[in-house]
Amino acid sequence: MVDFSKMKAAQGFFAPQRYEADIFDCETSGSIPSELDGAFMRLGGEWYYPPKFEDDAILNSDGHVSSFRFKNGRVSYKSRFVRTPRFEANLKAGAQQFGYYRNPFTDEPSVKGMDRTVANTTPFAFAGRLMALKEDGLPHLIDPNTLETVGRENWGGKYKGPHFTAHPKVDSDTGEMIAYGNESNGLAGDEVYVATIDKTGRLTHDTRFKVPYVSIMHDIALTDKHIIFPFAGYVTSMERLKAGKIHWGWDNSKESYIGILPRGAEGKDIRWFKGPLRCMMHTFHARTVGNKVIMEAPFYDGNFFPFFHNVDNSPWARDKAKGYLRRLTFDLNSKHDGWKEEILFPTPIVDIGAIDRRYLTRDQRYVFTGFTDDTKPFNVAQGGNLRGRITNSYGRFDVKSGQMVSMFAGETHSLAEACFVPRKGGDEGAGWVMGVASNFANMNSELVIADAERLSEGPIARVVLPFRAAPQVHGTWVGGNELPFA
Ligand code: V55
Ligand code: FE
Repeated sequence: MVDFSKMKAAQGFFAPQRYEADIFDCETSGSIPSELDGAFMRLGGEWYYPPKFEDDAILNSDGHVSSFRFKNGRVSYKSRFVRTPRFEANLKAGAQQFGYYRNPFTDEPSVKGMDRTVANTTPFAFAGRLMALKEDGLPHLIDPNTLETVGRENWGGKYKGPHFTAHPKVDSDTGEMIAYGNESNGLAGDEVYVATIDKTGRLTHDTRFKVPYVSIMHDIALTDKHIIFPFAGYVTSMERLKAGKIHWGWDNSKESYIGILPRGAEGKDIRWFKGPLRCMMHTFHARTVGNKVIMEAPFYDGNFFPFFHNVDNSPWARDKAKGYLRRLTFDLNSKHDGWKEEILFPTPIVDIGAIDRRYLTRDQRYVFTGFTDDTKPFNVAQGGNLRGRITNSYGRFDVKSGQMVSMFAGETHSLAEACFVPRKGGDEGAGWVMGVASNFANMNSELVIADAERLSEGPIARVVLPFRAAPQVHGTWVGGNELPFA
């Protein structure tokens, strides 16, 4: 029996649809640049069976991968569920067998000991392979043409951790990937495993370190010399999990920690900096300049996720769940363990966005991300009463000059993560910005494309889907020569 009528976690535009889609030649408007050769890959989650617990985290829904494949000015769309062992076990049972987000104690006995990952966070192409990533498991390998799940990745058996981050970083000069996994010594464990994998997919270095307390460590930043590990606020423990609670709680009494590890060093050489509590989820960019490490990141003031409850039982505070583009400066020579923090723009931003990854380990100017432009209209008659709760614009934030230019998506539209697509041979920021918009007027999804250097001129093209696309967490552009595309 499949009954979604009691499910609260995903409704309206994001209510489960459970289909897998194929459109061989999509409807478009405007002009699709013929230079675009590759695919905009997206990964997100949708429950194939309703969650066991009504108040579960949406982050616990089944991975669904999709691609907009661009070639010769034409676009095709495809989407498939990621066939994790968990998805297959549920399908066999005909019902949800798995309990709360990252709490195996709440599962049905039938799936005891099974890999629980839903592979729903980031599509990632590396060394000729396409992977579906989530921070509580190893990557699932995806065929870039059919989007079928074809295996798992452990780098020839050399990757010695149980988890692989949703946000590996690739050094734009050497092509090396830095990856890691937290809780690598077991559930609620205090160890992080870090690996370096060269551009051919060979693991060349790994190490481990202990954290001051166990927390979400969702993203890192990379410079030519250092790896930066931020975490804060979220807490877990075996007691908590055995009590049947969702994996993470939020503890307002904690401090923020940021670890800096020299590239290639052993885990014991990590240096911890400490600061006031923030919600530190994603990063944008970092660099090492002399004795300083400088990072730009979109940290929130407080708990971003309403479904990870405050451990003091205080209600979730919407006004603290605001992200700002910040610059953090660390002085490696200083004896102090603090950092300097500046807010670079007064506009609250979405904490997922893009940089020009061709220059990831170099000094950079541009961050592309979504925000709510309150000066723009929302068409209540057609789109519903969503004013103020939608991401209607992408901005190009120049972190050197403080200037921002933006693209408005439409008066019934809300945008998912911005993706940057580089133009061959171009300087930093030359290319396109694209991302999927929910159009609440027609209840359909549109891929919106703009010239990254002319955002204020608005979208130059759209790919119009005749339905709501499966939800997205992260998206990425994969160039036609990065994967064995047919
Ligand atoms: C995040 C997303 C996740 C997750 C943990 O954006 C953190 C942060 C989509 O899954 O499991
Ligand atoms: Fe993420």
